[in-house]
Amino acid sequence: MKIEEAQSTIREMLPDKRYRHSLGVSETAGKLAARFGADVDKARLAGMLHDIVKYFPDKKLKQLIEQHPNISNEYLSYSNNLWHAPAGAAYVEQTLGVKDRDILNAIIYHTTGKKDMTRLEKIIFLADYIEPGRDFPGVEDVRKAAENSLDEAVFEELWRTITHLLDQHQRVYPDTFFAYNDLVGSQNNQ
Ligand code: DGI
Ligand code: FE
Ligand code: FE
Repeated sequence: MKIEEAQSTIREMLPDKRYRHSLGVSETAGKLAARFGADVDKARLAGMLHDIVKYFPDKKLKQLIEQHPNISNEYLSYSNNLWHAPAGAAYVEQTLGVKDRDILNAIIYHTTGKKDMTRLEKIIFLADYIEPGRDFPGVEDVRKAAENSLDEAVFEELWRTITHLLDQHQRVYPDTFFAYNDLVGSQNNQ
């Protein structure tokens, strides 16, 4: 799928604010890929598509997860805020014919992260948090870290997200803890 095609598809599927967020993630992901040595075109495409099903009803997201042979049903026992990530990958694979595993995995893990993320997975996870439209507390620190070290920035994001979820007494999906543990102490290796 070409980037222009992905852009016009999400234009139809997302409200304006979310559409602009997706353009921001796509562009930021492209820059991070160039900076840290990943495939720029894949990063831009994954960024463009990452939130494609964000506004599908929960019932539809649940179906996409349940009907996919390789996507864990464990997501369904956690916050419905997580569902659009694996469901989005199932949707782009089935409906838009995207076959590239790297892109599909980057979409699946863009919300939770996981242990042993690939460079592209880290880039989409991070671009989602630091694209120029974001302005929550601490985002500047993560942007700063992302100038030098991919792992340091991803670690900082995971720490902030987990801390925020704990503060709110929310559940934390296990992969998010695994991603955090995986990067403790490895922040200087890029
Ligand atoms: O879709 P976006 O709003 O662009 O960003 P996202 O996909 O990262 O966000 C989904 C929300 O899910 C985010 O506000 C944090 C929340 N969330 C709920 N449970 C978890 C979680 N995030 C992580 N990483 N892990 C969780 O267990
Ligand atoms: Fe998302
Ligand atoms: Fe997003």
